[in-house]
Amino acid sequence: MKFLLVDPPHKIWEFLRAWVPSPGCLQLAAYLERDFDLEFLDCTIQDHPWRSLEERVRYLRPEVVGISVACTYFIYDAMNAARLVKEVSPNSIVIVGGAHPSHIPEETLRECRAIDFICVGEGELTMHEFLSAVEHKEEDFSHILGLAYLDDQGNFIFSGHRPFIEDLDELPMPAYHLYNMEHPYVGLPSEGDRSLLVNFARGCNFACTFCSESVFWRRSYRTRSPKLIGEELELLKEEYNRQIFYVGDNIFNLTREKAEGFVEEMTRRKTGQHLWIQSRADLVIRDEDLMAGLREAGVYQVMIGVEHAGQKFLDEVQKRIRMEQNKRAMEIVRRHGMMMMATLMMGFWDETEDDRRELLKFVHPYVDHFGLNVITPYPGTKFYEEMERLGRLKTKDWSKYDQIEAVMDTRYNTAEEITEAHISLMRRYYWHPRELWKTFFSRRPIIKHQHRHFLKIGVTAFKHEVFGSPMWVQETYQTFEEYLKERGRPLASGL
Ligand code: B12
Ligand code: SF4
Repeated sequence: MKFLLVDPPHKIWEFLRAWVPSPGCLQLAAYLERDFDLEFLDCTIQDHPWRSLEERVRYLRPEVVGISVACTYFIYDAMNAARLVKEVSPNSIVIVGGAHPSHIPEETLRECRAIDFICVGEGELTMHEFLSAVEHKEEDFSHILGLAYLDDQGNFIFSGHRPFIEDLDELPMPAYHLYNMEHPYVGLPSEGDRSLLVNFARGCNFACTFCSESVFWRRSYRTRSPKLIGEELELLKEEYNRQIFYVGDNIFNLTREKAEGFVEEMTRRKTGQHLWIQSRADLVIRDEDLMAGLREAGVYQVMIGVEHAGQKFLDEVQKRIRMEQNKRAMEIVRRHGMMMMATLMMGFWDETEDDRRELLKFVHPYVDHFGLNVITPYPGTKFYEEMERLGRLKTKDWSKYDQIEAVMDTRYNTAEEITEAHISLMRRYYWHPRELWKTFFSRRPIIKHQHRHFLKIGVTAFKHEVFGSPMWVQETYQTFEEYLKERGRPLASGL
């Protein structure tokens, strides 16, 4: 039985200039390829993404096609991929997985009739049972936990949440061997040529109201053991020449035990690799005594969810952090010779222009750089429910839920003004002579490199605004509509 796992076509924004094989897909593929005939197609790195998908499906006629949705903002790409699959191979079963469809399965199924099933939550076990059932020609899937679908009468059925895999060490190494790791899009250009994003843990047991990950993993937390983390990093060095990693784990040191184990493992292995990890202020403070060890183990950058400079904003999203903690944690990171990156959010209801200015003033003395996002109400989160209840969502066009475009007005500004303010704040900060100076003269090569990347982003944005040149990387990128035009035939009705 053939199973085709698809990462559907997405635009890769020029300002990220990054694409990485989805860790979720690689982990799923590694688990399933042991028992099923599996192929993984990341359409994004194909020269002709939609055509490649169509041709692959036509050639393989897979019994099951699985489509991944890594971000809310990618959902229409996944829906269009499902439509194309059904058009070419009506007998293929289409199943979709990822956080967004898991949070609103009924709405997703009703909006796109080309999707037969949604895998709600963690994929490996559900998908394994599902593929076995298909292989055995079963027709009733209601006993498989973690599945959502519409029955013959159009009733929405959810078979119930599946308990999580207890020990992530039971999962095989992600299936890097199924991916074209040498493709020029693969990596994180802000971090250098030999970089990659990796993921070793699932979930977070804090409950910030805006966060879709802690909801998706139902406030649980599991991690691979330091030994397997070490093995994976070493494999990436030996086989794929990867040296610099953004570790996607929400909170790298959520448990002290993991951080300690990691320090021990990596100082023993001495792979000379460099890692950028994420954490929270309170946990950086708790683990202050581990910071020197983390530095020695290869951590060069710590990213902290500082979010805002106003305590009232932190409280509003139940961050459970005091501003003093944010300051102290940032100081600790710097004192230990690591780069400090803050993630920040703007666009809160009560936020004024002064608050936003204050935000940048607040972080400036501590950060090497920051990521500023527009606060976005993701389906599944408390923040979303609250904003919906208050009637603040201006749109449910999910393609706008990208943390760049504001989807809500604030008390003082329209969403459009917030979107503009976001761009202009970033520009004002990074085009300031002080920051531009770092681009050319910083003594730390990584800072120079990162600032060059930011400068390039600025130039791209400028070219986009003035000449309308595309903001994405793939020269041959087509929207689905453009592809259908080229194809010359519309899709069968009803899909
Ligand atoms: C990897 C990643 C990326 C990669 C995506 C690569 C790819 N090929 O998709 C890159 C770096 C490109 C990326 C980019 C962006 N990302 Co991102 N990213 C992540 C990150 C760090 C890790 C996700 C992960 O690996 N999770 C672990 C795996 C195991 O879980 P999983 O993916 O959910 O997969 C499991 C299940 O969902 C399920 N499953 C998944 N797919 C499928 C398919 C099938 C068929 C089945 C059955 C099951 C299934 O099974 C898997 C295994 O159990 C998360 C943060 C985080 N820690 O979660 C943010 C995150 C997903 N990104 C996010 C965002 C917003 C973005 C951007 C839009 C951000 C921006 N403004 O810059 C950009 C998009 C840029 C673009 N268009 O160019 C948000 C999404 C929020 C939301 N709810 O929509 C997150 C949650 C971060 C955040 N808090 O802001 N990102
Ligand atoms: S924002 Fe960070 S700390 Fe808060 S719930 Fe999400 S992952 Fe956890």
